[in-house]
Amino acid sequence: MCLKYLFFITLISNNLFAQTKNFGYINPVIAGMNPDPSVCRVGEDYYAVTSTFQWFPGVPVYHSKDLVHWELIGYSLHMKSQLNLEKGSGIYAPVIRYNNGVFYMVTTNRRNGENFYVTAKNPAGPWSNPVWVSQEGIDPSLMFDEDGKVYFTCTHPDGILQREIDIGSGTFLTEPKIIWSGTGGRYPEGPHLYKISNVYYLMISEGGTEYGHQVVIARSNNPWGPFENNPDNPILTHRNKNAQSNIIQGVGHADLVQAHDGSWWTLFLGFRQKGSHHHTGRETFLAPVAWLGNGWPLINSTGTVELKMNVATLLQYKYPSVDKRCAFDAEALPLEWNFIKNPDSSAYSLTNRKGWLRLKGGSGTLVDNKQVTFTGKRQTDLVFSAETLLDFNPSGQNEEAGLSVYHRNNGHYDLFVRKEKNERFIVLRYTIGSLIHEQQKIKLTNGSVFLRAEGIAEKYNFSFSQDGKQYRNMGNMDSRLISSETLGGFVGVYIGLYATGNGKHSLSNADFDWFEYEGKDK
Ligand code: 6LW
Repeated sequence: MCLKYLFFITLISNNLFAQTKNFGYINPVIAGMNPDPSVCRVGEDYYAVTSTFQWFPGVPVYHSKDLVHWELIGYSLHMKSQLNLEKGSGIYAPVIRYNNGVFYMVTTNRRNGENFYVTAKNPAGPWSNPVWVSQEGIDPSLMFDEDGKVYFTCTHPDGILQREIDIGSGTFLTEPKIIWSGTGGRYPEGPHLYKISNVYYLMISEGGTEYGHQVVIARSNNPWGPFENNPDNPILTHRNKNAQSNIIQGVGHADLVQAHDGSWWTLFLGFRQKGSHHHTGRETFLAPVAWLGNGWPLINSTGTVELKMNVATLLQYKYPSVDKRCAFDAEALPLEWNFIKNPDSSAYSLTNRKGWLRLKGGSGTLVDNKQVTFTGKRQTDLVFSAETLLDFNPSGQNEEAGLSVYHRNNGHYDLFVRKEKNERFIVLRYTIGSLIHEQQKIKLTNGSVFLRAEGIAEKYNFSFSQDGKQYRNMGNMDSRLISSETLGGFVGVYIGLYATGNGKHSLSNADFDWFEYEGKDK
């Protein structure tokens, strides 16, 4: 063949390859607190949801074209009528499924009504009011079978429980049945039932959502079992020696999806830890799945994953990155901004002072686990810097406003402005369980204050400035003291802006001109 044609054919085939596949990606694919991921595919579009606990709005919906890059498009719980956070511990593991033109998101409002689902035609919303179902337990999942039957499968103290459900009304058609209890690991949970090549697969997690976490799978010809245990379980875990020095730990709570090119993938949770502690929460990771000749799946060939994944992927589509600076010029806060519990909308304004976020402190404080005037976004990077410009003249000594590195009400570091007698001070305070310590207090002159928090994996550093040029160090503190290992719970750090009247309503407004967050991990 003439060389010219050979060159031409090579060019075409390279181009064809380039149009259908890419290689390599970085985990986590949805960084910051995004545990218990669930994923579904509609054509060539992928949608994922994650748990949100006491944060509002609840259960973000992410969209992707390649499973690697995800963009936040909305929330499935965007109204108080769907998500009342006055009591209980909020939203646990959600599942997203698509059937006959309708999206379903099923989840648990823990100890506040328990299990329910919402539906939408458009995954970006609006989503319906909740359909409550009368079954206790957590981690509910739905499976739409080809014969029209729908299975509701959840975690129950007795094991993995299943019932057939009438998805139109939310009433159960069968009594509860325990269908599997896993392979003996503690906390069998996060079940998903799939029908793949006419076989029912039940994938669950065990070992607890810490360092012993693992994913196991069983199969049956019948959705009710008996389920045959995969002799090669667990199919995903970092509990063993081969992963002991991996920065990613606690992998588990996985969901499977078949991509539009026929390849199989799993989204699952894990955390990035340094020195046996992690503070950014459980995040969402991606790994390829291969089906072996014996009909069992293999995750990433070793059952372990890395930050840098050297595998073929779908053709990658990157989204424009989220702006690092939020100027508070728009009518609404950016989508990724969340509130602690159901917000009191009268405490937040972007219009009262144009171009500024105005917060009004209420009686709720950062420590009392009640509604508090706070809005922020996830810490998505172990290495980051965040800054804001605050204009705040407190009327009384009870009023404070500032920047908080906030994990939970029992663990946060706050850099804020307060009044004492007739003088204003900047204060750095650490709250670690019942230990509340004021590290540093410096008198301010008149005018606005730049508040800055910077993180490396092991530490946070706090500084301030009154001219935006010269910064004074306020102190630095270990990240492990506000880690999940220290504080407990299921969440991760947010960086937020807040105001409180510490038991009373504040008279003064706290005005924030802009907020900047620059992540430095990827
Ligand atoms: C969730 C359980 C779990 O309900 O943690 O890691 C709980 N898995 O399945 C809360 O995220």
